[in-house]
Amino acid sequence: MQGNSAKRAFRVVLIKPSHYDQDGYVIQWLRTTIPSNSLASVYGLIEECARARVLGPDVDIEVEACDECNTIVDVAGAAERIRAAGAGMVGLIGVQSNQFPRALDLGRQFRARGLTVVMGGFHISGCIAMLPTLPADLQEALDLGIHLFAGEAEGRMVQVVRDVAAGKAKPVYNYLNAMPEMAAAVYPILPHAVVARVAGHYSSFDAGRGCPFQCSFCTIINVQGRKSRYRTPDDVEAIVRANAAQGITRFFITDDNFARNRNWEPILDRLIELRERELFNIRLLIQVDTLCHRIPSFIEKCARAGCTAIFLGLENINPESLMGAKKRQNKIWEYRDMLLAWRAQHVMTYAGYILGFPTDTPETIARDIEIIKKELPIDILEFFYLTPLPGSEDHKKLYLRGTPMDPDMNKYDLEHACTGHPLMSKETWTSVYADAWKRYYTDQHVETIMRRGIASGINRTKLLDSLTIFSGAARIEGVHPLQFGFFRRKLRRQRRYGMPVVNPLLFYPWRALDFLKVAWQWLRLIWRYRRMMTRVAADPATRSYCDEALRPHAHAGEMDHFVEVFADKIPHTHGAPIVPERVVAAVAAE
Ligand code: B12
Ligand code: SF4
Repeated sequence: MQGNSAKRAFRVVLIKPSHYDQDGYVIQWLRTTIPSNSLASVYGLIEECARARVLGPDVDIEVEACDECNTIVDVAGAAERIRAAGAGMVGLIGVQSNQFPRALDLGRQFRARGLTVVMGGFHISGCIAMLPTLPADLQEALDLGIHLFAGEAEGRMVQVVRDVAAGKAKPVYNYLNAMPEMAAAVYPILPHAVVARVAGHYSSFDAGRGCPFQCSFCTIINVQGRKSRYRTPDDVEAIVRANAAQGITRFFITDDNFARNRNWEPILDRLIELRERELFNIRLLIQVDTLCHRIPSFIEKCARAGCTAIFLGLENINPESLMGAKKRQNKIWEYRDMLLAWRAQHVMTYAGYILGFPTDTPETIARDIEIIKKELPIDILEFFYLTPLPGSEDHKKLYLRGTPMDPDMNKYDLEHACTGHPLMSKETWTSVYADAWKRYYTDQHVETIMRRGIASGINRTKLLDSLTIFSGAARIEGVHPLQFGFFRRKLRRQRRYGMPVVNPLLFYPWRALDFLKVAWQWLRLIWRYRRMMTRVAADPATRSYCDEALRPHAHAGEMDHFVEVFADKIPHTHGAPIVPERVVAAVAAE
């Protein structure tokens, strides 16, 4: 990293931990599909410490980074490199609640080798922000001698590195009460070799933090705050140029809601300039809310800046559920217009859908998914369990009331039922989740999505790949598509602490069979979808395809059928359409 003149070194090993599957093996792949922005952020901060020689002119700070989701962590090797450098630390990065048990196991192994370990991320920040006392798992980490970092590290990393180097690191660093400004803050960056482990060589940056809304299941507002903090167009340009110098021009902008970034327009204008004047081949993936279509020029500028896909927090179509979760900003009567506005710019839409709101039952969920298929032009729908994530208002309430919640943090990945539901048993809820994937990704509907996609000019290869991954990940690999990667790895010895390491004579035959079964299922799915896409694309009728979901509203007052279905649940306080009594009566009679 640095020149040879320095006499001493301080090595920082940054690891973004993964988490465990149901058999206790680390969820890990040869290649992942989404980069870790937390890792890029902390890497950028340590590199800055190295450049500024914060440990003195004679100390080289060396840094290495790995995302455990796509890289096998060699604990002994990393420990050896720190020892060879003469000093250093291990950073466990961006640890979410579901990754905390794995992070603890890694920390335990490094501590057993006598190394300094500092851990940060949403689990620590969320718990410290919302709970009256430290929960048992954070205490366990402290008992192991692991240092905890809560809050954001911009402007604070120098202190941590200096404290560790001096042997005076604090047990807990708590910066939750002071959010750093993002203008001119050190920006996220990763070396090419780390980014190359993400399929499509996507890197990431956050153009801003904070969200003004108040969803009760959300942790972000309690950790990063509700005030929009944002990078400047100059910073964003610098991020793009630094990555482009390494051949990377595809980015996931990780703002939870880029539409509420107060600097969205100058940032997009700068990206458009880079694309149109300097011919940077920028591709963007962004997250937005369901009101973004109301912001003049927002969607058009996103598309011109290179946005080819968006993640949307649709969450639910039942107004009762949305109100219950304080997601008042989701106005179901505007969903179709918003989705059509993105399609008009050939942008693919991924929408998150949460299962398990208090009034949900298997019947209402099945009904709602069928409505979405018929009436909303969403390309990819992904399902989550409503989960009381540590750091959210929901979690705090249950915790303070003493309501039972699953004590195993590994399950807080939005793929498990972690607490009780008023109308569904755990078994029912679990089968509803599995059924949701099956119900949405029927061959018939996948074909409809392909037709709609081609008719809207959406990139065919991207659509086909996404349909394959989102249809197969949960059903074939047993993991959510957001955790998916290519070629699953399962290491016999990397098993959850306390679980036995299986005898090789039993492990390898089991693993071989497991691999073949999964590979066969994938091959069949890929083959089927490819043939379907070829057939659909060759059909001359596809280009002019239209159905209820693609049809724009004929006039301003026209209401979707599903809005009529929920008419009696829509609060009449915030711009909701007035549904005539006769329509309410007709729907009730259906
Ligand atoms: C991008 C993103 C992803 C990406 C990439 C992950 C990543 N961490 O970059 C992907 C798509 C993979 C992802 C997946 C999931 N995610 Co996610 N994700 C995010 C998102 C939107 C941004 C993350 C980010 O870059 N933040 C900015 C960075 C800079 O903040 P940070 O991670 O807190 O890091 C700062 C500090 O914590 C500190 N710090 C962190 N580590 C360390 C270490 C040391 C040593 C020090 C000193 C400091 C330090 O310094 C950093 C810089 O200030 C966040 C929401 C958010 N606003 O953060 C959700 C979020 C982290 N995700 C969440 C969840 C639940 C998931 C999933 C489980 C669910 C799902 N199915 O989507 C999966 C898990 C998959 C997996 N195994 O990783 C939750 C976690 C809540 C919790 N209590 O655990 C969040 C908060 C969103 C939410 N719903 O509330 N996610
Ligand atoms: S809109 Fe998204 S980021 Fe904002 S509070 Fe709701 S869930 Fe959180």
